[in-house]
Amino acid sequence: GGTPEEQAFQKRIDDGIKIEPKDWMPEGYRKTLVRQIGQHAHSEVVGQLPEGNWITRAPTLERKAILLAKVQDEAGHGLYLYCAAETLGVSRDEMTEQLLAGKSKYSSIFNYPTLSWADIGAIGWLVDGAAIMNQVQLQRCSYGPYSRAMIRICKEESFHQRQGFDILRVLCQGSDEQKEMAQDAMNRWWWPSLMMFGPSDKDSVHTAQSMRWGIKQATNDDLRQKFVDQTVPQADWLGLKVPDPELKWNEDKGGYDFGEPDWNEFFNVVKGNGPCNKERLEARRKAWDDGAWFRDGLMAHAEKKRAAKVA
Ligand code: FAQ
Repeated sequence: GGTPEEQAFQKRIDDGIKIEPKDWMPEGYRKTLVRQIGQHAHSEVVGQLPEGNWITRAPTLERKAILLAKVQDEAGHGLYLYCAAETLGVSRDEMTEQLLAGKSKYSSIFNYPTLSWADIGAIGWLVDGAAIMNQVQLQRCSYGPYSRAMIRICKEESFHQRQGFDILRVLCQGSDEQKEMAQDAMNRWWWPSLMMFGPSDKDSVHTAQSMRWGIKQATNDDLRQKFVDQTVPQADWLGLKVPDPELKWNEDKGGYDFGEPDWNEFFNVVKGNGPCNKERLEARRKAWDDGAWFRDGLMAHAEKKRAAKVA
């Protein structure tokens, strides 16, 4: 169905041809991408806050340098993604204003607190691990600029994931207190990491259309399953217990059966009522307000240069 334009557009997607910024696209496709890429960009930027909390308290100089580099990478990812969204006709200022007004979301995961150094390990291992599992398929997204941003971002995320695993490896081979700290982080981050993939397929409003448009290549539940299958053997290797009494290998499906995340908690966090939502938005608002003089200065400078050229 659809107009001839829409049919030609769908055929390009079905043929695996990328859509580029100046190509015709249905309004819904543009809107979906602005929503998803914008939220993804906000997640990268807000995602700096929980880990930034530990930069001054990293246990060694080496760990501090690594964490600093990782957090800077997240800022860079946010910038590529804002640029990718800007190719769709929305400005970074508009996206930021939507975030601060509570109209644009960011990932639920960044509304949980980082209470111990082991949490930094758990974020790298589980949170970046979940992010990669999702982003590997997004590298094949039908929209060119988003797809290319994902290729670069995935390379950096792999390093992040390994640095997290390495933090936990050291703790798990350490004293009883260190092992306990690692297990405590595992207990708190496991379920929120599974929630990163979004609601279950039956409650996901956007998946079907996004898959037809080649924006998403896999459903939320499929990616969640792949993440569990990949991560449980790593937890076993570390000697950490997955906090899920229903977790069990299922020979027939060649994967694990696992329990349902607490969806009430998920929707509550997404609505703004998680443990750190207010704090996160407050930090973004302060950064935005504190940077206003600099943005104004840049604009004034550009204006002066433009005027000088005309004269
Ligand atoms: N949190 O119909 P669906 C990172 C919303 S990784 C908050 O299934 P969709 C790296 C969803 O927006 C994290 N909201 O939606 C890093 C929609 O609401 P809306 C960021 C969520 O889009 C690591 C509603 O629920 N990654 O930052 C969440 O088809 C470490 C219905 O859901 C990305 O953003 C959630 N978890 O599928 C940085 C990847 N899940 O918009 C620092 C790109 C769902 O209608 C440190 N995004 N919602 O108001 C995606 O792949 C997709 O957008 C999904 C959701 C899979 C997140």
